[in-house]
This record gives sequence, structure tokens and C-alpha cells, in this order.
Amino acid sequence: MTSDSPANNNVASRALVEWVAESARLTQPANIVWCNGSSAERERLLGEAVKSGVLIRLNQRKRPGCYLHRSNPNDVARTEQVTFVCTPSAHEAGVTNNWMAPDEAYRKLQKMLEGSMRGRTMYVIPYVMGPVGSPYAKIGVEITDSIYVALSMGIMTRMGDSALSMLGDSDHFNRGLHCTLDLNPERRFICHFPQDNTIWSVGSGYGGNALLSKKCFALRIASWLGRNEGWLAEHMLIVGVRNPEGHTRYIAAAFPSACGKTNLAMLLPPPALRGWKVFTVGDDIAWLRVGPDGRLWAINPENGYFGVAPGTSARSNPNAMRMLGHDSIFTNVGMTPDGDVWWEGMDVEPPSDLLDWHGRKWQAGGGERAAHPNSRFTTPITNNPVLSPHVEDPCGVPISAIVFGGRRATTAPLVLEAKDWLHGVFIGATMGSETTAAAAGKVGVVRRDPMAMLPFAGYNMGDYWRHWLAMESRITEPPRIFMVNWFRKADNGAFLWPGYGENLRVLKWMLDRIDGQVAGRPTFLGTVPEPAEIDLSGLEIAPEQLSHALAVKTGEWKAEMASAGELFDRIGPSVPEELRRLHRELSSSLESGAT
Ligand code: SAT
Ligand code: MN
Repeated sequence: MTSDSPANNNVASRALVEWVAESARLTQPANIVWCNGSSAERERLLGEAVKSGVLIRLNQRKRPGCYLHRSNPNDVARTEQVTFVCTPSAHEAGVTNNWMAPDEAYRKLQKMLEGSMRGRTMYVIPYVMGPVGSPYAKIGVEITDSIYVALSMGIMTRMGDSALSMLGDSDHFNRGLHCTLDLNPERRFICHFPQDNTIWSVGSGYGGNALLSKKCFALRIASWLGRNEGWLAEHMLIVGVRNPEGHTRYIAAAFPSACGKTNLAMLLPPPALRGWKVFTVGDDIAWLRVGPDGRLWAINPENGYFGVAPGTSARSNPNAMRMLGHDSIFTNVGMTPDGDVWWEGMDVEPPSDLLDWHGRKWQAGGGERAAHPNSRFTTPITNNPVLSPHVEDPCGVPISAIVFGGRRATTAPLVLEAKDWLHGVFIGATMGSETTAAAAGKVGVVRRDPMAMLPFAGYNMGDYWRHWLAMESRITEPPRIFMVNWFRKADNGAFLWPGYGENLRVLKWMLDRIDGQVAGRPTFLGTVPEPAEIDLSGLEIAPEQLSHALAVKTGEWKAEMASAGELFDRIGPSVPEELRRLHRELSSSLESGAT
């Protein structure tokens, strides 16, 4: 084994050096590369990835700096069934997580890791989550044998020497050990050890399983750190909405994977809403803290976007299309004969001789998709034409509204405001959403997905809700809490609401509520807009269509509360009594026919 360690001289943290040496003793790589995050290093790694066939260089005239990766077809999404929270007791992980005892998990994965990098390169990737130097930022180091992971981490995080400088001689960093193994689904495990600030992931190269900064650290481990340290790590985008008077307010919105977070975070206002502008702070993860002024402040810990490609088009998200023009890695999309990318919903005719995501010739109308439904782009945050100027602010941005959204063909109204913080937590805790291609398994099945965190809360869901409730007493100006659903359908299967840029009309109603400009209509579930309160200028939508989108129906919510009650029962005594009480009250008022 050669230990390529010139950068070692810059590493002040003995704990880091020792952990890397220990990991190398276990996995036996042929050589070790400490990533410094320089552009020269990136060019070198890109060259190597192309040479070894991990990446395909796309047409550099059309998409400078862009590459295509085709994954193993068995490795295209998160695998929740083999994702474990390894706390000392099963109770700490709770019933919504898979649990394995830490000793057992370490032993099991250690066997798989022994000698697993023989003949391969080990990349050591120090990274910062959050603005470098921010008191709210955290440091992680990922060790991986995947050059695709190394290159993706270089986009998704602030990676390299800046992380080492920030770490200094501290031993306080997340230890992520990732090894591709042979991609055998039987030997695929993603194990989190919150007490050790450690993640071990084997057998997958897919984003959410292998880019350990993202779901593993910034959500599962961070949610656990957040509970201990008094803050929240959430599956939320952060968006700045500036009104024509020039006043910007920030909204944090939780949606399950592949429900349009990236699109909402960078939406282009419809022409009729003159003077409005939207800025992206984050598209997937928010770390929320109570600031010295008592307001809730959010940072985006990430430095790039790992977004869903299909459905992204010049019409649905022109800002995203612009940002994907350069320096991006595409995974599992189709490739045109001239070396460009193509996917379903791009609103561009597919050329003949298109290759599908497997690299096979694709037949239009043959029933197969050219791009995998969970095909992705990985692109630097700075590519975003509507990036917020506050994205590097060490303390983040103040949050005026929190939104919980799901993908529901029925039941959930376009928008609704909760009565207060407690009721808002209840709305978040009981939300449901249809499953998507972002996780392996059946698509389109409604499941409870509290706060869009079902797969990401790193500890007992009941305790997580308790932590949410406890946050209120520390916030002097709590954000208002809303629920949204862009995906409700008419009986003929068509979407009732046009979505995308038009969603700004819904955000505008929320801000109008905050400003006391609109009264809304109270229902048993919260306040919904009177149809006239939604700015429909320039939008043709039939009044009955809008009323259907806004409807809150007793029968549907009876079923919804029955299902939420089942989740509460499954979680058991750790569900906070306040949430149980709201559930009982709402269920009984629905029984007596509340409207
Ligand atoms: O693959 S990821 O988990 O990072 C994306 C998502 O599912 O939200
Ligand atoms: Mn996500």
C-alpha cells in the first residue's frame, strides 16, 4: 500500500490522521488521495473518471464541463429497507427507523470492509456543511473508493483544504466511511451511529446512500445533534420571496423526495406577477436555529443541487435549465447522438438514435423510458441564476413561514394555514404523501411522511416531535405554519393546479396572511383561502377547479386521521400528549360532521 500523503502535512487533526490510517488498515487501498478541493485536482479526477469509464464526457461545446454517469441498474435510488440507525437501544431509533445494535452493525460491516479497497484508490474528502467559518457549520470527512462520489462531493459540499483549516486540530468531525463493494444488493447497508458521529455505508454508489454529507449526515445525524444542541435539521428548501416593494421574506418548505423542492426553490414568477422575484437559499436541507433576536434562522448546509432531471424543462423550470448548461454531472439520463442529455418532460423532441440510461439504443414509443425516473443532475450552487446573495451569510436568513407539503391526488388542499405552532407541528406530523422513484419500492402509494422526514429523522419520531414542540418556547416570533399540495387531481386525472411558477400565487397568499391582508376561511383543519384572495391575474383557471383544489372534505379527513392515528399508535408512548389531544379533538369533531 502506498500512502500518498503530501497533504498530510497540512492536517493538524491527529484524530483525522489516525482514523484515515485505521480505515486504510481495514480496507487496504492501493493508494490514498487526500482531496484538496482545487480545480486542478478536479480536472485530474474528471480525466481519470473518463478514462476508466465511470464518466462519459458530454458535448463540451453544448455543455462545457458536463459529464454523464450510468449507474448499475440495481443502484438507482435510496434503499430505505437497508438503512439503519444504530443507537444503543432500539427505542432511541424508534419504530420508523430500521435498527441494528451498534456492535452488531460494526461487526457485520467490518467483515465486508476488510480488504475491500484492495487495488483501488481511497479518497479522503474533508468537507464543511454550511458557510465556511459559520458558527452553525459542521465538518465531516468522507472516505470513499468511488471517484464518482469524490467528484460529486466536490459539487455538493465545500470540500478540501478549507475544511481542514476549519477543523484545525479538533477531533470533532463526522466520520463517514463508504465502500462500493460489488454493488450486490445483498451486501448493501447504510448504517448511522449517532453517538459516534459516524456513518458506514457499503454496496451502493447512489447519491442518498453514498454522498454521506447529504441525507446521512445533514439529516439523520444532524437531526440527532440538533436535538441535543437545541436546533432542527430538516428536509426543507429555503426560498427568498421579494415583493414589488422590495421586501424579501424567507420561507422554509418540507416536501418528500422528488416532489418539486428544487423547482419551488428557484421558481420563475409568472409574467402577470410583475415585480416579484424569488431567490434560492437551499433546495433540500435546512438547518434551523434560534438567533440572538429570538427569530428562527436557516442555513443551507449544502453547496450544490442533486435534483431530479425528468420533468425539468424550459417551461417548468427555466432557471434550472440554464444552470445545467455547464459543470454538471448527469446520472442515468438519456444521451443524444451529439453527446447531449435528454429526459422525459424536457419538452424537446427526442432525436433518433438516442441512447437510454443503460446506454442502449432507445425506441420512441417502445414503452421504455430513456431516462430513469430518478435520474439526477448534480450541479454547483453557484450555477443557479437566482441564487440568494445571502447564501453564504454565516447566520443564514430569518424564516417567516414554514410549509409542509406532500404529493396527494386527493384530500390535501392547495394551501391551508395552521392555527398556531402546536397545530402546525400536528399538521406536519400527520402529513402523508405518495411514494416516488427517489426511494426503491412501489411508487404512488400514500404513506405517512411526518415533516417529509420519515426516511431521515435519525432518532425516535415521537421524541423528534417533542423537540419540535419544545422549540416554540425559545422562538419569540415563531414562523407561521402552512400545508400545501400542488398535486391534487380532478376526477379525470388532470392536475387541478398548474404548479411550477404559478405556485408563487400561493406563496403570495401566505405572505398576505402574515401581513394581515387576507382573512381566509376557517375550516376544521385550519384556514384556507377564499378563492378571491388568490391572485389569479393572467391565469385561466375555472372557479370550480380552484374550489376543488381548495376543498377540505370531512370524509377524506376522517380517513386521513384514522391513518395518522395508526402511525401514532405504532410510535406509541413517545408521541407527545399535546399531539394526541389534537388528534382526538379533530377526530371527534369529524365524527360529528365538522366542516
Ligand atoms: O438521493 S437523495 O436522498 O439525496 C435525494 C432524495 O431522495 O431526496
Ligand atoms: Mn431530498
